Amino acid sequence: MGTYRYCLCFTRKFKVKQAEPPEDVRQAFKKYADGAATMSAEQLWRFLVEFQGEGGASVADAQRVVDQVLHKHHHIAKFARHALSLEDFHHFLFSTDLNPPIRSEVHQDMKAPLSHYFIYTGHNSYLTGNQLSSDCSDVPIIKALKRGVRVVELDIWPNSAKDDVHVLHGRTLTTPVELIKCLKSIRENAFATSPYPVIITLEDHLTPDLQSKVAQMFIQTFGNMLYYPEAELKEFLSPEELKYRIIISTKPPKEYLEAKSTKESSHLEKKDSEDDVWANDPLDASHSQRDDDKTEGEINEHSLEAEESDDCETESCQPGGPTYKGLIAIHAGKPKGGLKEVLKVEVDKLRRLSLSEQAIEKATESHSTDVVRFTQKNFLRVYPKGTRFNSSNYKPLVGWMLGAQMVAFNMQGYGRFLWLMHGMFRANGGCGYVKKPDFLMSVGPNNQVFDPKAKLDVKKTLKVKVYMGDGWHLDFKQTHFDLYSPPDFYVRVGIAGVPADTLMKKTRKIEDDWTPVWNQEFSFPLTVPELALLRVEVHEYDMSEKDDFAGQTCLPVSELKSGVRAIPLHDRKGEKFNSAKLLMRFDFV
Ligand SMILES: [Ca+2]
Ligand SMILES: [Ca+2]
Ligand SMILES: [Ca+2]
Repeated sequence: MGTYRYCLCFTRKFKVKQAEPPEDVRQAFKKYADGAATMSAEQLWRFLVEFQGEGGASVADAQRVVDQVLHKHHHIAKFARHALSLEDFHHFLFSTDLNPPIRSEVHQDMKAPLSHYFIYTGHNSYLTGNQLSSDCSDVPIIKALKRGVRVVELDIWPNSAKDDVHVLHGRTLTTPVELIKCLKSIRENAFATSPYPVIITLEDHLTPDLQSKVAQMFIQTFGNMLYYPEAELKEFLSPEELKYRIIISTKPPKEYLEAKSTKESSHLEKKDSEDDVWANDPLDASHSQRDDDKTEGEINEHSLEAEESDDCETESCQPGGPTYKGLIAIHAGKPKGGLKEVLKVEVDKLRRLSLSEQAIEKATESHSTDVVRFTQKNFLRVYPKGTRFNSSNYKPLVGWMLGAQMVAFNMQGYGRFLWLMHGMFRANGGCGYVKKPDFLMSVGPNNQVFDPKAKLDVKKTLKVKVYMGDGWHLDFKQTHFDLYSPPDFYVRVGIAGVPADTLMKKTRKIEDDWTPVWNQEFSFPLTVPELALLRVEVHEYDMSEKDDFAGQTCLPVSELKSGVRAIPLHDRKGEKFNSAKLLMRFDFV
């Protein structure tokens, strides 16, 4: 241990001042330690209950904290000392392990039907990069599963000899990967981070004999893990009942249709605006941005078509492989007609509908309550429009607001929309299933459902205080942010949620300081706190160029713990930094 400490001092030869506790922390220490120099476990317990709002904490919990802090910072053997100094107390509050901002365990009811949950969903899960020419591989699938993603999409095509099945993005230059390889990797990694079921959505371009081959592959690869009901389901089972199971969702088999293969290729030249441009926040209305969705012109029936569009609705078209059909637990399908007919809720039929992001935006304008009603029982999957060649994403709230369970994202993409997705699924212990709020599931006395367009009253206000930041000097080179001086950090903090709640604010910048102290407070009135996500971004200010990225996180507001908390920061891809973190306080009024 001695060597390690020596090294730490040695690498700190450039000047980083010790992060001092902010005034609020000093005051709290003074109050709960009764003015003494140290705080006992019992006093800490009072602080946890009264100040941090942890009603369930016991004195034993507080004692555990005291032991851990003393052990970590003083290498003191258990019970050699029993109380915390102000510095220890601050270390505890600023520890992302000991004092995280949200709960880390699964705590929601997991016994409701699958359709009552938002499910962590990937789009074209096999792509390593862009949608046109990147490699197909099982690696991004494994990565997504380890992150907690529970819905994996595979586009399956015949190989060139038409005797085996490949996974690739059809009609593009993406290099294929064998289906069997993907299935084996799913089997090995499906439950690495969550025991709850993994749904494989198939975009099937196969002939009936290859469909039979796929059925055999599924049965051989997954065996008893595979869940498929004997008869068509009237109500989905729950995540609890389907733990460690694999579920297949696709359209019932139909004839392989060559005819449709030219669709979509016509607008291949269109480029997306990049949502990862750091200076331009696509979620913030106060920033100018090109609304590329509108430039697509009027949305016609064509955009309503599911990506697996074809005119064949049911098994009556072509028998296909009966075994294959029998394995499909969640039937996908798109009846003909406009939105109104598409969204009709049928009494004994459950299905999954896929709509593009443009179609869902259109639906929000004209049929929002029909969509909400549909998603109370059936699955709705929303997918990125075909022109997002660079694997960018879209506003996920558009889908969640309407109760869409599967808001499918390019998980290998970048940018702020993906951070929101990461943030949403930090909820409920990161298990990949987040219970839809009650208001999306309830039906009023006059058969009315939640109307996302109705003007709502403020339910509660979230107060956020940004105290200070620390740890960048350990994660970055001395010259990373500015060549000739220490960095100049500021924090953007705000809400992504329903339109009325969406708002970003920022702190002042603190110049030339690796451990900035802001001490600034912000208020966010929320009409739908259940769907709100707290967005946090740290920027490094530069006068002459664009600001540098210095960390981000996104947290579900419904899971925020009140009181003073240590907020871990993540890089652009969503990987947690080792050290960079913020000290913040949350209060609901
Ligand atoms: Ca800079
Ligand atoms: Ca500077
Ligand atoms: Ca600077």
